[in-house]
Amino acid sequence: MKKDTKTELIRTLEQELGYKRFIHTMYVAGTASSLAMCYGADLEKAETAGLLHDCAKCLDLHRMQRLCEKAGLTLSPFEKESGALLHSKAGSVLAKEKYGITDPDLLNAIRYHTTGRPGMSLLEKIIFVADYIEPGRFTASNLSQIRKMAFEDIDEALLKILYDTLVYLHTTGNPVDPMTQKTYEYYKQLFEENAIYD
Ligand code: DGI
Ligand code: FE
Ligand code: FE
Repeated sequence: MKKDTKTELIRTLEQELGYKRFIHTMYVAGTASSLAMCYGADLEKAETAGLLHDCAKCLDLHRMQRLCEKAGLTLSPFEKESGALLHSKAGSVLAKEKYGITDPDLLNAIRYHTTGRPGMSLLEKIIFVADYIEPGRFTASNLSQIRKMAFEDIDEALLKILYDTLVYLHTTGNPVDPMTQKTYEYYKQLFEENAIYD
């Protein structure tokens, strides 16, 4: 992305998102860039995915649903009723249609940034983790431990975030999307298999 185009994108996001969401977005872009440096991922893509990951967050639920339906995406019953879940799928549609993103990896990083999915790419993991650890976050438990872990072993950080998110959802009584559960089980198994050879 050209420098002018990026400046333009940031200016648009500043208008589209609320003040707090915009600050969060800038922090995620910065954190994602740092993780990309750490793991040798594409810096440019990580920054752009960070900038766009919550681009649909401030739309109302109905608009999110319409965007997904028009794009032919199937929605789980939980997704349909929850902006917390739907904004990531709707965001990937908006990133393509409004912001002209065509890179499938970048679109997937936006699409799966809330629930994760089994077999995530490095970019997908970077956005998922950056969203959780960016410096403006302070409410989740184990944040300082996870922040350090993120730059040492991104898979371990991913698993810890998934675990803590499930615990959090259970304590608040929020419904767990099957994808969040599936992602956790996939990475738990992967971690246990690898641990045998450590
Ligand atoms: O959009 P952000 O707030 O920056 O972060 P996010 O896209 O990771 O969304 C965060 C919320 O989504 C957080 O409160 C946890 C929640 N979440 C993650 N998985 C699930 C979920 N909420 C429900 N109801 N079910 C899930 O499976
Ligand atoms: Fe989000
Ligand atoms: Fe976010």
